[in-house]
Amino acid sequence: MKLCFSPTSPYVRKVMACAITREIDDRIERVTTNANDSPPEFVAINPLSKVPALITDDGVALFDSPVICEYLDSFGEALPMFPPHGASRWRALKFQAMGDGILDASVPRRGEMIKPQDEGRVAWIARQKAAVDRTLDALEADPPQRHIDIGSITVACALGYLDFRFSAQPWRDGRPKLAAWYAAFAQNPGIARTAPKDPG
Ligand SMILES: N[C@@H](CCC(=O)N[C@@H](CS)C(=O)NCC(=O)O)C(=O)O
Repeated sequence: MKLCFSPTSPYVRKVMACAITREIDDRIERVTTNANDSPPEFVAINPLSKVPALITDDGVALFDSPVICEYLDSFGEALPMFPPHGASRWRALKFQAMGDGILDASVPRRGEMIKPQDEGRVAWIARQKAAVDRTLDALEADPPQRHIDIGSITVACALGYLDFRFSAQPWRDGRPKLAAWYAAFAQNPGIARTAPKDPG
């Protein structure tokens, strides 16, 4: 399978963290893609022009990260990242939504912060930051479990993204339980081996 990817995308990180955890990362060929430029060969794969996008060995194009991560569960012998049913499934999906939601509010916020700050943009940025802060508070009140699944992986990728791109807004302040959870969870190989770095 081929993964259209960018090295600093936290959503791509999530996919690779799942693949490493399930020990199938060697089955994935990575294709560097600049989604912001919307190259024609890429929008033919993902009309939304966002990475990650996966092309399966059968030639099927899959996006976005929740869909790709669930697809990866169909390979290998390791435990699935998506619990099949019951309370553990809904809890994992809820944490995935919280992690993805932090990213959905933070990735575009970073882009808006470097543009001229008119009143509308300032209000939009503040609204996105407030959503992130509330979600971090909810995670402090009820952190993910130590067990690795799609929920805990996604929250870890979101916190890693805040460290990477928003280090001036330290999320650990006043959130000791979440900070302790992340410090322990980040030792998992899927997270440890995918820490983001600026290409330089
Ligand atoms: N909901 C998508 C979000 C993917 C996304 O926003 N990717 C960013 C990179 S971090 C992107 O490709 N942006 C390009 C664009 O929006 O033009 C997912 O979970 O995969």
